[in-house]
Amino acid sequence: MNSKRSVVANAGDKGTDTEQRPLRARDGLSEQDHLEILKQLYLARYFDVRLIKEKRRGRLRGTLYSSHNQEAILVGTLYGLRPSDWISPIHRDMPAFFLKDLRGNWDNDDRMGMSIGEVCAQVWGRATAPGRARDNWSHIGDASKGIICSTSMLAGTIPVAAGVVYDAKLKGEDTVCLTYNGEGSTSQGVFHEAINFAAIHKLAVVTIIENNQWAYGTPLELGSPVEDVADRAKGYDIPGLIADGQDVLDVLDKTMWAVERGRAGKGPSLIECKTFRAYGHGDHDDDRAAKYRGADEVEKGRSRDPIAVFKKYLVEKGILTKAEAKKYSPEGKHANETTDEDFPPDVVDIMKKGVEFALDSPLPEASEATKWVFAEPRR
Ligand SMILES: Cc1ncc(C[n+]2csc(CCOP(=O)(O)OP(=O)(O)O)c2C)c(N)n1
Ligand SMILES: [Mg+2]
Repeated sequence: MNSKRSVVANAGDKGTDTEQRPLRARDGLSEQDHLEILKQLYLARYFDVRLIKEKRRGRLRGTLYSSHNQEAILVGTLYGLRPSDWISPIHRDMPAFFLKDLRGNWDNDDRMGMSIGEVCAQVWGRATAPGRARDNWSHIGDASKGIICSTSMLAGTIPVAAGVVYDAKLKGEDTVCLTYNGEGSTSQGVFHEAINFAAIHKLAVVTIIENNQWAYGTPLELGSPVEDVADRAKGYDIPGLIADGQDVLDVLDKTMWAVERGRAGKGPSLIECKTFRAYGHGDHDDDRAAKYRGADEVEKGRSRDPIAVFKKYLVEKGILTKAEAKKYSPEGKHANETTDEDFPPDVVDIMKKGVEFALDSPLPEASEATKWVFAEPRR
């Protein structure tokens, strides 16, 4: 990419911000950053396929919301954040909990993100997990790490994010919060109320929409009158960008554009990342999804695997040789078709240690089942 070239926000910029700021985030990346981003894409994919396999072998309980094919959105949105920034993931974003502040920081469990062991403990329902086996896998958060607790109430964390940023603003801090939402969330009343509030108070809330074309079993055209949900930004007089959700650098560029704009006190933005949901809404929905979505649609939707898209770019840039790019190739494969040989050994090892941490951790005591349900008396 020619760093001198001035790239405007997007031909698909739906907002009313006419500043035409250049998108520069990718120009600041070193070769090492590119390789780190690739590693993070592999890790997000490996985490997902490993859980799918564990679940199929009957070693896991609970619902699995796969992020397969949507990893570029997670890696691309998180890579440029400051450690002190906040995020609010949703059900499909489990890797976000450990990708936050991961950048070159793989062995540091004190970073401003969860450790992969902690996230695995959550999945295996262990006492070392933030949720201690009392709720859905993805319902976790950690205020000390800038992670708002995920809930199943669609768009429900956008007002919380607005509150976090409002609080920071009153303290004179330039904190940014990214919220993650499926396109189904954009039809919720609270989506409107929260972004409206953030726009009025110029809060640095960046709403990421993972538009994977399906809201559970409802296709986009039955859930939204506009094809580009970024169009909704117009109603709040904020920028609405469209990113190629399969292209990690496009996601990074658009996110950092919105993040820096927010940090400068110019208010919220909305970024629609176009993508495709690889499986059902959750694994309980896989069989139904195979009926309500045609095979052609699924094949087309999965034809641009984010790992393949990024590897192609790295080869064009001369960062990877063709042979290196081919060495680890999970792209385009269904979880069950992949093996550990499809992934770099250090990525497999990180996940292995996370799973070991979970399996070595005790289950919570039965006696704590009624604890922390209501506020505990102080004495
Ligand atoms: C406030 C609220 N209303 C209804 C639901 C029920 N519900 C669960 S998932 C879903 C659709 C979600 O669509 P989307 O956000 O696109 O998620 P995806 O299926 O792509 O993960 C709905 C309506 C809910 N979780 N929260
Ligand atoms: Mg969806």
